[in-house]
Amino acid sequence: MRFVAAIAVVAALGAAGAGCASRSEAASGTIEIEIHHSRFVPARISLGGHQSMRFVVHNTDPIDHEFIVGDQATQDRHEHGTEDHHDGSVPGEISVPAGTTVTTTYHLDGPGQLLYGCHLPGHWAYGMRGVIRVSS
Ligand SMILES: [Cu+2]
Repeated sequence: MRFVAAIAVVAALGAAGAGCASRSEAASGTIEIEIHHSRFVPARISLGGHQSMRFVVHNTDPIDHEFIVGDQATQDRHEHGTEDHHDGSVPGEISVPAGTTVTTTYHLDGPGQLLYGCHLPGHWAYGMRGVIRVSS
C-alpha cells in the first residue's frame, strides 16, 4: 500500500511538471517534426540552448511510433528497455499513435548534442532517429 502511494505521488508530480511545461507560454519556441515512412523530418535540428522547446510531432504513418529526446544514454536505455508506452508524464518522452499529433516540452541545456528517436522494435536500427545540435 505504501509502495502504491509513492508511485501515485511520483506520477502526480510528473504530470504536473509536464502539464506546466507543455503550456505554450512555458516554452520559448516550438519545433514541428513530421514522421513519414518511419523517418523523422527533419532529421537534423539546430537550436539555442538554455530554453524549453515544444516539440510538436505529427505521425503521418499508419503505424504507431514514439518520440524520445535525450542524450545517448537515454537512447540506449530506451533501446534496451521494455517501456512500450509513454503517456507524456516524462518531458521529451511520448508515444505518437498512428495518424496523430502529440506534443512534449523538453528543456535544452547546452551546448552539446542531443538525439531523438523511436525505439519500437527495429525502428532505431532502421534509421528512425535524429540529431539536435544545441548551441550555447
Ligand atoms: Cu517508430
